[in-house]
Amino acid sequence: MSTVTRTLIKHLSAHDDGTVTVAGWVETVRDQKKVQFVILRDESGSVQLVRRRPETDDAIATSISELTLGSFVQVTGELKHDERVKLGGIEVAIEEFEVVGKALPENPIAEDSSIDKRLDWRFLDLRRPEQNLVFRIQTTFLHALRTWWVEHDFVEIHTPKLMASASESRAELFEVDYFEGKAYLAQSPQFFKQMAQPAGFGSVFEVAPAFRADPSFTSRHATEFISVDAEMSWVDSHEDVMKMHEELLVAGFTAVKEKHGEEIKALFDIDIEVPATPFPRVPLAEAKKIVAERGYIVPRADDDMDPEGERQIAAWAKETHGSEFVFLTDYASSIRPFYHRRHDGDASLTNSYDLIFNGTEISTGAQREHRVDVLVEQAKEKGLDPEELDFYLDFFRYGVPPHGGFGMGLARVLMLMLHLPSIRETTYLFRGPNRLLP
Ligand code: AMO
Repeated sequence: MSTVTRTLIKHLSAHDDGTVTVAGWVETVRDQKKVQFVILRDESGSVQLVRRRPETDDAIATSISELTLGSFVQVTGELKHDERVKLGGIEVAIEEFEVVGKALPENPIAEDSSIDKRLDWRFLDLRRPEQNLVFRIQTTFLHALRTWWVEHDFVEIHTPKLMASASESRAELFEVDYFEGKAYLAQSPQFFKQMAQPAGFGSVFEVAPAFRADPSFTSRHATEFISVDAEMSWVDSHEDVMKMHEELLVAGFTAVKEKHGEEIKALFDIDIEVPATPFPRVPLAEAKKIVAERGYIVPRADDDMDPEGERQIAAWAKETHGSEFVFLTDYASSIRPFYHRRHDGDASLTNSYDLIFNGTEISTGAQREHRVDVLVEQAKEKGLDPEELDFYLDFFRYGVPPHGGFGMGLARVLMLMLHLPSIRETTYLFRGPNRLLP
């Protein structure tokens, strides 16, 4: 068959009655005595195909009778607007019908299959309209972020994912054989996005995989995830980073609401809210008091929050500020990485934040320590060997402006935006401790 000039199903309703070609996969078949109906779906929607059955079955009638659900077909026929047709008030009367890719008859997954089973058959699971929409939203969201960055003179970088050292901590580090030696998979682009500062790039961003050998099975952890990172020169504190971060999210949410608001309402029953700025900012110590006043004492020996604490502070932000987002700021140095800048005059606190969205952390951001002598001390204090970090410390020895940035988990943003139960639903192909296939 020659090149297919198909009409996307979503464009049919605006199309004049007449000959059209549509192509997609078969969702249902009603094989009746006098009429045969096929519901055809493509990436943009679904449409009813109809064929009056001839006296004796011809090739098309037989081929419809023998259709297996999920098969890919290409159809040419007469489009007709008819408001009696329940599905969108249009149907296509089949004239030419070709099965292009036949499916096996048994669908291995059903509506009520477990998430694990669905992931085993992810390519079939992704045919669901909700799943299709997730990745259209992701495309729109990232496009809006990129547009914002480009308009603000950020440079896109691609940092290596094979590294000679850990990028966050020795824990959760994947080690791989590298010729005669060892290499590590990047846990984040942290060091190399910072390198763009002494490189004189000003501001940079990256959207790329990050790897963590995290053995946990929570709804928000993966061993490989897409990290959305930015880093900018000339910040006075983490406040400048938070401003950039919230503007960026406003751009992303505005684009998603404009383009997909109605579909999101229809498929997920969610009204996308473009967040108002500034998002509330609460120092962590204060957040713990607020949460305690709500009756929840964070059961941790260190100064950190826990997931329930995050949910509580999010509920507070929603109730008192009407905000789905809240910045928790000024984390204790004891629980932050060595590269976070500490408060002038109080080294026990850092110029850092976590961003909580609908009750879960989506980001960590901070101003960085750019004074190399202080940085070396902080690394030592965390038990790191400055010699191993020498390549990184060199970045700071030849002049560097004050800078800061953040990292944000893409799948978490989508999960929380769409109120989905797990990042498995918002990751194209999830990777976890016991999942490397497909
Ligand atoms: P952090 O380690 O907090 O910070 O990671 C930043 C964000 O990345 C996401 N994330 C994950 N998503 C899925 N699975 C995981 N295992 C996982 N780990 C992290 C989260 C988290 O908020 N270099 C710093 C960022 C910075 O300071 O610029 C960093 O990596 O959404």
